Order: sequence, then C-alpha cells, then structure tokens
Amino acid sequence: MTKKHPVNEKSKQEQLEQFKTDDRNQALTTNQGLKLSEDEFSLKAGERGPTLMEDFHFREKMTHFDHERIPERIVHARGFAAHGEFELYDSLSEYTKAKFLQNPSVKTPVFVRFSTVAGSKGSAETVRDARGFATKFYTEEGNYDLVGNNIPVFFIQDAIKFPDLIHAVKPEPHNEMPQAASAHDTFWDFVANNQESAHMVMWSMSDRAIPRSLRMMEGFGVHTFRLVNAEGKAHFVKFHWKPVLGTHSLVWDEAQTISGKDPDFHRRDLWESIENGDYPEYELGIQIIDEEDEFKFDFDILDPTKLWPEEDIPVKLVGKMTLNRNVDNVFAETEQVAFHPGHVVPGIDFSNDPLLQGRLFSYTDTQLIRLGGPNFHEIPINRPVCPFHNNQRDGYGRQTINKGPVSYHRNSLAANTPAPVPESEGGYAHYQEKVEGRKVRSRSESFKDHFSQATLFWNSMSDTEKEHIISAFSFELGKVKSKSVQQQVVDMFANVSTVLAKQVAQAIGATPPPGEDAPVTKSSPALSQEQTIKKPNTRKVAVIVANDFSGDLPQVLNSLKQQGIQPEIVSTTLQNVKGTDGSELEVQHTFLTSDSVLFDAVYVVGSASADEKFRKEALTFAQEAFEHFKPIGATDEGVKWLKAAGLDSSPGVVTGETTRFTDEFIEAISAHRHWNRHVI
Ligand code: HDE
Repeated sequence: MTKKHPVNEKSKQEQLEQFKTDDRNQALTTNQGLKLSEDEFSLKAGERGPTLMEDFHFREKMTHFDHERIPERIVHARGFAAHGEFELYDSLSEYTKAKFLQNPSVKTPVFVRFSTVAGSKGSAETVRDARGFATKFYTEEGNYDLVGNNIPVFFIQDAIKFPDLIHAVKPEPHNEMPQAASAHDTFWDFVANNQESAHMVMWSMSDRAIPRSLRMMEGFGVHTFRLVNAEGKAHFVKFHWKPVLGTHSLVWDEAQTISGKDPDFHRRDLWESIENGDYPEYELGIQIIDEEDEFKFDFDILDPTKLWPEEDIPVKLVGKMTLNRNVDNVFAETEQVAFHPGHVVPGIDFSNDPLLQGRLFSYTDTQLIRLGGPNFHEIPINRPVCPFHNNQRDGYGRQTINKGPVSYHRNSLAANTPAPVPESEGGYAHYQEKVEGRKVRSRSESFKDHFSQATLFWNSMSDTEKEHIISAFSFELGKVKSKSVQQQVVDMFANVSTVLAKQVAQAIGATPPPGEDAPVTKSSPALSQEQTIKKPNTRKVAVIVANDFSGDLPQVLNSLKQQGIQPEIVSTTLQNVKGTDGSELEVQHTFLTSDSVLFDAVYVVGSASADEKFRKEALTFAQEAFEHFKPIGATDEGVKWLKAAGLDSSPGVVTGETTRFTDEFIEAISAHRHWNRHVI
C-alpha cells in the first residue's frame, strides 16, 4: 500500500509560532515547572555559611548556563539571517519537476543565512573574505537548501583539500593570529602551492570581498547542478542570486575602520532595513547547459574553479526572493539552522563536481558535533513544513514521540509503512547518469588550466577595480613575513597578468616577473561591478546640522526621503536642533557616536552660529567621505566650509541652491562612488 504524504498547510511562520514563548508576566519556575520563591540567593547553611548541595534550583540554573554555548561552525561561524519568501515568475516545468518551481502563485517560505567564512563567531563583519549566502526553501516536498557564496568559484577543486585550505586561512595555530584575515603567511603559502586557487584569489582580492551590504551582493550556487523535468530529461544548471539594489562594495580603508567603529555593520544594516520595511530583494537566475553540450566549452563544467561567462550562457531570471522578517531569537534560529547541499527535492540533482560530492558528506557530519546528535532536523528552524516519517529513532534530544512497536522496514505489523513512494508520485529518484571508470585518486586533465579564467576576471575589471586588486595583493602580501612565499605568489600571478604581478612586486620588494601581457582577446563585462544597477534607495546620508540651520532644510530632507534615501541627523549632542524659522529636527547621532564610514554620503549644512569645533568635526566627516570617494553635499554655511577646505568642485561633491542641489545630490548618491575624484 502506498500512502501519500498529506501536505501540511501550516506556513513556516505558523509552525515556528508554536515554539515561541513570551516570558513576560509569567511566574518564575524551574524547568520542571516548580514555582520559585527566590532567585537571588543560593541555599546556604546560615547567612554566612557554605552553599548546600541540596540547592537544586542553583544547580539547574548554573548547569544550564555552563552549557549555553555550542561549538561554532568551523567555517562561516559569523553569520546573520532573516526570513522571507520566494516567488517564481514563470513555470520552470520545461527544466524541472520541483513543485516550488512550477506555479508562480505559490509563495515558498525561505530562511537565508549570510556569513563570513574565516572569522570566529565574534569577529568583525567587514573583513576581506567571501560571504556565505545560504538559502533554505521550505517547500511542500521537503526542504531544499541552496548553500552558496557571493563568489561564483572556489579555491580548490576537490573536497579532500578543504581541511588544508581552512587550516591555512584560519589564525595560525602557534599564536592564533590574525583573526578573520587572509593576510598572513600560511594562507599565501597555501595559495602559491595550490595554484588551482588563482581564480578565486582574484575574486577575494577584488571589491567583491568587501561588500557594502548583504543586500547588495550577488549569490552563487558555485557548483554545476542538474535540473530534471517530469519526463526525466536533465539539464546542467548554475544558480545565481542578483540583488535588486545592484552589487556594491566598500573601499578597504573604510572596511577596516568600520571593523572597529561597528563590528556588527552588516547585520545592523540587514536588521534595520527589514525593520524599516525596506525589504532586501534578490532575483534568482539560472544558466542552463544541455547535457549534449557538456564538452563544448574551453573549461570543464564540473570544475568549481570555473564560471560560465554570462555573455556566453545568459542568466535567465526566474523568480524573486524577498527578506521580510527578522528572527525572534538569533541562537534558536540563526545559530541552530543546519544547511546541507544534499537537502534537495525531486527535480534538482547533483553533478560529479568533486567539490560538491565531498560537501554532500561534510554538512551532516558537522551538524552532529555542532548540534549535539542526529535529531537536529527536529529543531524548529530546521523542520520541513511537510510531514516526515521514517524508522529513525532515539538519540540525543529526541523530541518526536513515535507511537507503536514497529520501527523497521519491511514489516507486516504496520502494513509495511511508512512506505516508499514511487517516483511518479513524488518519491525522490537519483538521476540515472551513466558512470564508468577505474578507482583512481587523480585530477582530470580538463581541470588543469588554472589561469585562463583568472585572467578573464582581471581583463574584465575597470581601471579602478584593477587598482583595488593591486592594493589588496600589496596589503595582504605586505603582511606576509616569508620572502620566499611573497616571491612564489608574485611568480604565480604573473600567469594571470604581468601588470598585476609587477606592481605587487614593486610594492612588496619582490623581484618583478619578466615579459608583457598578451593582448586581451576576451573579457566579461558582467564581472565588473561598474556595470551594476545604481539606485539611491536605502542609502544612508549623514546630515550635519547645528542650531540656527536655514528653513529650507526640512524640504531638502523630504525630497531625499521620497527617493528612498535615509537622511540621519548628526550634531554635537542629542538635543533637538532648531532652525531659524523655529522648526526642529531630532538628532540621531553625535560626532562621538558616529563616523562618516557608517554612511553612504555626507551632507554638510552647519549654520552661521556653529562654533569652530563644530566646523572641524563636520569637515572631518566630509574629508573622510571625500577620501572614500563618497558623494558629499553642502548647502548654507556648509558650502563655505567645504570651499575653505578645498573640498568643493570635485566629482560627486554637490554644493548650491536648494532645488538644483537636491536633484544633483540624489544623482551623486545613486552613483555610489566617484572614482574619478583626485584623492592623494
Ligand atoms: Fe561549506 N561548509 N564547505 N562551502 N559552507 C560549511 O557546514 C564544506 C563550500 C558554505 O550559514 C560547514 O553547517 C566543505 C563551498 C556556506 O550555516 C561545513 C567544502 C561553498 C556555509 C562545510 C565546502 C560553501 C558553509 C560548516 C569543500 C559555496 C554556511 C558549518 C568541499 C558554494 C552555512 C556547516 C550556514 C558551511 C563544509 C566548500 C558554502 C564544515 C567540506 C564551495 C554558505 O560542513
């Protein structure tokens, strides 16, 4: 007998609701429900006497506290997450039978966790690193996890090298330094001696590794997967997330300052955007290659150090994900969520990418230690929204109370249930790829070109992006102590570009490589962030205002807000500031509590009655924003201050009369950064 699984109509949100608890206005009890009369003093033999073993309340409270922490993720420890939903544009039935990819009217609940890779759980968020971009789709056929990064390729080609890579990038074991940084000897020693890393290193030395916001970065599934339709026909696929606000980055000096000024910069940005109703949105994109075309490319589509150039294989946008709800409890949800590339649904299958194959083992294995046993799927955030039944039993933290004596298959006592479901009725069947070969430990010849796509990436960068890459290499290798490692890296990257290698060699005192770069034959414009969407929405502007500001200011601020820009007032104290016409503005930040690096633009208004100290503070903001190529606006007294400091009349610096000023300032903010500014 085949019993169909009824679809659970409960949304993920409703499902989570039953686990939520509000302790306010409740009696204080032990975990056994015993009401407590006292919670401040342990039980003692006399007021000044020893504490008694009998104090079960003290022991329960302390034991629970002693066990509050769980092991952090070995990688991607520092992360932040949000709930949302995914909507499809058009049915993808041509390619896949996955139910959540059939019907555009279905909203699939999602949970997305973003992360840095190398740093520990408390590390700063704006470090140079790849970002994890892991999405759990709670579909009616079970959970589907797309566990990706914001960089489309990876450092290594075979999962067996992952422990080596991570040992090399993590703080060095003899002194546990540096935290959350690849700028040290062991990482670069690994790179030079594992040259398959060349392509990903180019990405991680680029602006992609210092995103402006988690809302403004792309996501990639990295590996080649398979989509399989109802007729059993398969296509190779790569997955993309495209942020609706475009892909934008910080500059390195700014990223480093933010690490100190606000180590929570990215989570704060995500949290506040969702609280403000500015929901982050990403479009899902797919690139498709026919099975017959597997060998038509000048790279192996199973090699995770290769991307599929978008100009050759276009990205089809198939749906949109909106993150619209913050978590209620970071530990219960963000920390306990367990992703796994092997969590798939019918219609989504794997390829033989050797990195993916290894990941299929690693993710369950890691949860066993991190979440303390095999029942992590029962934790509310990990539960599917559809029912699940099998003969797995017991283990640490088991919550399900399975009834009846039968927990084995095949059986007659329970009419041989729970029963497997045929493929035609939604049972998962692996794609029957024909596989043949000898058992070998080796790498395919087709995986051995490590430099062509690294060069493609370099050739696709704008001049500014190239400068940033050169500076990043110079910084990172400048921190490396071994002259030999420095030289090995310079020699290695001469295979990517001699221009790059020569400039880095110059900066770090290494021997430059001989030769010149070959003429550029191919570039991929989609790889440059200069080509991205540029919008003013959700950009934060520090508006520097003193008492006696001019009456036009509220009108300017309203025009900015109408464009989705977020002006925030900065002044000397948190007292309201008053205008000459009697209007008042609430101050959100002081010069002490904020810094220009925490904003996308600076608008200096000041006032004639502001003192010298105020003028200096305002100019510090403006100067720093200038050096980070950010838009700067000034009206009223601010114009005079900027002129006197020589900060006016540069690209992206807008000064002037109210009406024209507002339009031009909005335009300057949309541009994100003004690279053609002359900064010494
Ligand atoms: Fe992961 N990775 N990884 N990884 N990974 C983990 O799983 C691993 C790789 C990625 O927010 C761990 O639950 C191996 C590529 C993300 O919870 C662990 C290999 C990509 C996250 C693990 C890789 C990723 C992880 C640690 C080489 C991009 C965070 C904690 C074959 C496509 C998910 C955990 C979250 C986390 C193993 C390579 C993405 C140890 C063995 C390539 C976004 O299982």
